[in-house]
Amino acid sequence: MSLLPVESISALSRLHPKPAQIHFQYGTAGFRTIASVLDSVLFRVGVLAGLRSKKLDGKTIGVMVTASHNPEQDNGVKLVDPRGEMLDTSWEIHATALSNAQTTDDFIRELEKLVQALKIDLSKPARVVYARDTRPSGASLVSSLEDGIKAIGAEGRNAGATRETPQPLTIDCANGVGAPIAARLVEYLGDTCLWFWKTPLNNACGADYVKTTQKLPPSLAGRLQPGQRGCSLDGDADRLMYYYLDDRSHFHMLDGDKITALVAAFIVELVKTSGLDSQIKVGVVQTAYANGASTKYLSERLPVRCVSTGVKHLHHAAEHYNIGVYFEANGHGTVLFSQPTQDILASYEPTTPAQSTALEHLRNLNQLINQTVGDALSDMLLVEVVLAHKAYSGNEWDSLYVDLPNRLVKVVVVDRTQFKTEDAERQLVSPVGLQQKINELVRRYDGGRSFVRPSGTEDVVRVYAEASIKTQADELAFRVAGLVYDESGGNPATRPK
Ligand code: G16
Repeated sequence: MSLLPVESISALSRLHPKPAQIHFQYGTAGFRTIASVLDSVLFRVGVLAGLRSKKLDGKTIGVMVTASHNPEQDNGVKLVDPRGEMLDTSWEIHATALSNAQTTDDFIRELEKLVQALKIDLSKPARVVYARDTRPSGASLVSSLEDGIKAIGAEGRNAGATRETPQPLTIDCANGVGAPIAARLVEYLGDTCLWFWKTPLNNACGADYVKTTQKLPPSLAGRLQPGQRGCSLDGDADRLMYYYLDDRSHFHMLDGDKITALVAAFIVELVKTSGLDSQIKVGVVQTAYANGASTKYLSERLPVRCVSTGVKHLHHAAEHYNIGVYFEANGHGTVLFSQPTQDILASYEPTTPAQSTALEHLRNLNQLINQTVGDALSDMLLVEVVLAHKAYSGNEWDSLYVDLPNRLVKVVVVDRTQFKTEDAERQLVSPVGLQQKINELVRRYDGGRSFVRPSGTEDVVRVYAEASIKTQADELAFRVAGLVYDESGGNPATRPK
């Protein structure tokens, strides 16, 4: 029969002495109090979690380090049973007893009593999975917990996304006007890389290259490491595209729609936490290019309006909300705080510490965000702030929703002015009859959506298509492009295929 590993428990326990004259209690949601006194509790919870796992034949026990809605200076820890339910209440008393043992010897005696009383077979394996929230005290409390897990000989797995040392952000300025400004910003941001290379402006680099090819700029290949975030501006630094490489070095693009989802969800959460949700309404503005999955994700959370392409349209529509978030899928955008909203933020008096923190964050965001049109570097700082607050890596941000496969193609036509649209560019009214042909085609594709509009900046017609699988989205885009081409009377030799 295995014995309690007294030596290892004693040695590690001495590193985590219990503060005198404090009585701990495993309460409604575990232990919760001012973080500075919790070190010994975390160590002992680590040991207890291992014993609970052994008692349950090696099933995994969860430990969450958090004080939830309480002020940042508090922290706490709760145990979770193998099917995700709270720790069996009959064990709460053991947790309380262990946490209050004054000395290491008292702690060992309590453990021995517990093992005997519950007939815990110490030869069984033990597994503990743990995580923490974003509180500054979390990292050191987790390391105390890890000592406890180690002391009892359990296998521990940190499942938390802590983003303690985020890898440097790499900024591609497309060889444009953003580069000298970003170079100055980097002096303040620390671990941030800027990449200049000798291709001409916007050539095989920049936001438009990333969005249209859905690829990493070639000059970053081998430089951007798996897990690292990168972003690309365009030549005049008013578009922003993010991306990252996953563990298998696969490229993932985080476009204007993903920026909207990240930022809007964060602001909605802050408005709610601050207690201002009855006074401040947050809304989103998108265009028809917004990925259908983003529109679904956002519409479930807040009002979403669709307007014609062009920041001029989005900006004005966003002004109708108290806080209006707008980003085109191609990465143009910002967040607008109306004047009455700014006044509310300035005069509001929070009644709880949580409200006060959320209010402070909202005030700071209002200062950080450049609310005039077209500042991708300010947008970049906004994204970095939200990622840091949420402790999100690129992967977690990307997981907010899964993009529907899509394809954007250009068709060179004889006269693009013959193409006219309505309903925020989602319906063609001229050439007459073409929309009906597009509709018939779209119906044949699962999850199909497509629209056609004349570009306002290039002599082309743009075709966008989505479908539930990538090959179908590509096929739909090229078939609609073919219809457009036939209608425009172009040369059959250059018809899109
Ligand atoms: C301009 C506008 C954007 C628009 C883009 C493409 O961007 O400011 O709002 O999305 O053109 O427009 P279109 O599809 O009509 O060609 P930029 O970055 O070129 O100034």
